[in-house]
Amino acid sequence: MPLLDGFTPWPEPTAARYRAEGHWTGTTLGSVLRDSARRAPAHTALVADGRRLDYAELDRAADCVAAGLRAHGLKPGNRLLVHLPNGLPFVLTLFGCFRAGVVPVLALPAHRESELVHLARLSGAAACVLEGGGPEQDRLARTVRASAHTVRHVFTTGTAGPGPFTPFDTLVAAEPDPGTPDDARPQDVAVLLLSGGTTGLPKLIPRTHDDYACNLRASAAVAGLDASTVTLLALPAAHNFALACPGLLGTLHAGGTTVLAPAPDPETAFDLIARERVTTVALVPPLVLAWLEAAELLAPDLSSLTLLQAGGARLKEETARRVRPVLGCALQQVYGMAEGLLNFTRLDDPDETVFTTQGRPLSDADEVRVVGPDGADVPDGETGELWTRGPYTLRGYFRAERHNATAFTLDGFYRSGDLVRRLPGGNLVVEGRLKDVINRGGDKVPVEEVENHLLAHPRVHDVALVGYPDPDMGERTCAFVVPRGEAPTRRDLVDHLTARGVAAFKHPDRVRALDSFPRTGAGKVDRAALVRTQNTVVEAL
Ligand code: OOB
Repeated sequence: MPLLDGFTPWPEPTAARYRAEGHWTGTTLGSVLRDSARRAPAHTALVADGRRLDYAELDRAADCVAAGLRAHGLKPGNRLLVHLPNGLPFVLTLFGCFRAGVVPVLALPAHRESELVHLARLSGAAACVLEGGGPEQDRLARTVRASAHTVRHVFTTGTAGPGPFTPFDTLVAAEPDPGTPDDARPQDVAVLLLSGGTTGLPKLIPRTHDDYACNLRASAAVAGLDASTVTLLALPAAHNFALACPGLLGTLHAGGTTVLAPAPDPETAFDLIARERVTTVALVPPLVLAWLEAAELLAPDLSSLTLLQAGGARLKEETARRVRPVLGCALQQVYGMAEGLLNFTRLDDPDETVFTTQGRPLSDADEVRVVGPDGADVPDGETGELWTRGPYTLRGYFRAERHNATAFTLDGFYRSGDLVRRLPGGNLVVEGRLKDVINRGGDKVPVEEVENHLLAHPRVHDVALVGYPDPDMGERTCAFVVPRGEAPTRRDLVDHLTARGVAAFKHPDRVRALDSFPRTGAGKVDRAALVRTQNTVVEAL
C-alpha cells in the first residue's frame, strides 16, 4: 500500500518486472549514505559552508536530524517544504527526511512567497525548513506559515534572534536512539520534485526510493563516478540535475566527495575546483558559456577537471566544441526532466555525437516513443513529441488527477511536450516543445502562471508572454501587453511581480505594448505571430 494518497504507483506487473530485472533493488535513499559510510567512514563526503564532513560524520548527522524530525512529531509520509541554498542544512534535511520517512518538497532557491505558498498548500506540508537570519527571510517564513494551515513547524537556519520559528540547529542537536530503523520503505515516495515542464502552476513529482535510487545509480555509472570523484555542485542541489543525475546523491552512492558551491559563477567555481581538485561538474548552457569566457580570460587551474555535464536546455554545437580546448575536460550532454527520463551522451561516444545530440536513454528499460499529432510513431529522423515510461519515470503528478488525465496515455506513457528527433543510433536531438513553458537558459518559465500574475496589474488589459531567441540564454521572455490606459513599463511589471513574490527568473526581459493581439483562425492569441513581431523588433534595435 502506498503511504501517500495522490501518488500513482506503477502497475504491479510492471513493478515486479523492474524488480526482477534489477532496476529496483529494494533500497532506500537513507541507506545509500549508510552503505558508503560503512565502506569508507573516514573518506570526505562533503565540503560545505567552510566545513569538511567525512562519511561517518555525515551519516551520524543524518540520524540526528531524523531523530529531530520525529521528536517534532513529524511522521512517515508527512511533507516538509525545503527552501534552502546549497549548503550543509540542505543535505542534512534531505537525509534526515529519507531516514524518518518524511517527504521533502524541494523548492528552488530562486522561488519566492508566491511559489512557496503554492507548494506548501499543494503538498499539504506539515513543516518547512527555510533560510533564516535576515528580515527578508523572516518575512518569507511568516508568509508561508500564515498561508498554509497545515504547517505546524517552521525551522529556520542561520542565527536569527528569538522569534516564532524553531532553530534548525535543534534538529541537528537531537540524539538519535541507537538502532532506530529507518521509517522508509523502498516503494514509498522519497521526495517531491518540482516540474519545470507543465503549464499553469508548478506540479509536484513523486519519486520513490526505489525509482530515485535506480536514477542515481545508473547516472553515476554513465558518468563514470567512483570513490575518487570530486563533484562540484554549482547548480541548485534542489534541482534534479544537481541532485541525482548523478550530482549529490550519485556521488554519495559512488563514495566520492561533493563540494557545494555557494554560487555558480566562474570565479567562485574556479577557486573551488583548484582548491578541492574537483573532477566533475554539471552546468546549464548559459553557465557553460560564462565559464568558457572566464576561463579564456583568467587561465585558471582546471587540471583536475575530467567531466563537464551540460543540460537543462539545448547546448549549441559551437559551444560544445569549445569545452575540451578551453576547459580541458570531456563533455557529456544530458537531456533530462524532473519527471524521470534521462538521456546522456556516453563517455566513449564519437565527438560528433557528443557535439550534436542530447544523448540516449539511461536505462535499457526506458521506453521512448516519438509520435506525431495523431499519436502514431514517426520514423527515425523525423520530429515528433517524446512520450516515455520506465523504471524511474512518474506515472502521475501528485494530487493532480485532472492534469494527469491528459499528461499521460492510458498505457502509462508520460507525454513530455518536448519535440525531438531520434537518429538511427538511438540518440535524440531536442528540436523544440509543444508545452507552454519558456526555457530561459535552463530555468523553466511557466507561461500561464506569469500571465495570470501580469493580468492582475491594473494597467494590463490582456497579456501574452512569449519566448524570443537569445544567443546566451537560448530564449528570453517578452510580455506583450494590451494596456488599460497608459501602458505599463517593464519596471512597473517587474515591481508588480516582485511585490507578488514571483521568482526573478520569471520576470519578463522585455515588455511591448500593442493595441490588440494577432489572433489565429480559432480566435486564440497567435503566439507564433508575436514571436515574429518580437524578432523584427530585435533586428530593428
Ligand atoms: C531538467 O529538468 P527540468 O524538469 O527542469 O526540465 C525538463 C525540460 C525538458 O522536458 C526539456 O524541455 C528541457 O527541460 N531540457 C532540455 C535539455 N535538458 C532539459 N532541452 C534541450 N536540451 C537539453 N539537454 O532540465 C534536467 C533534469 C535532469 C538532468 C538534466 C536536466
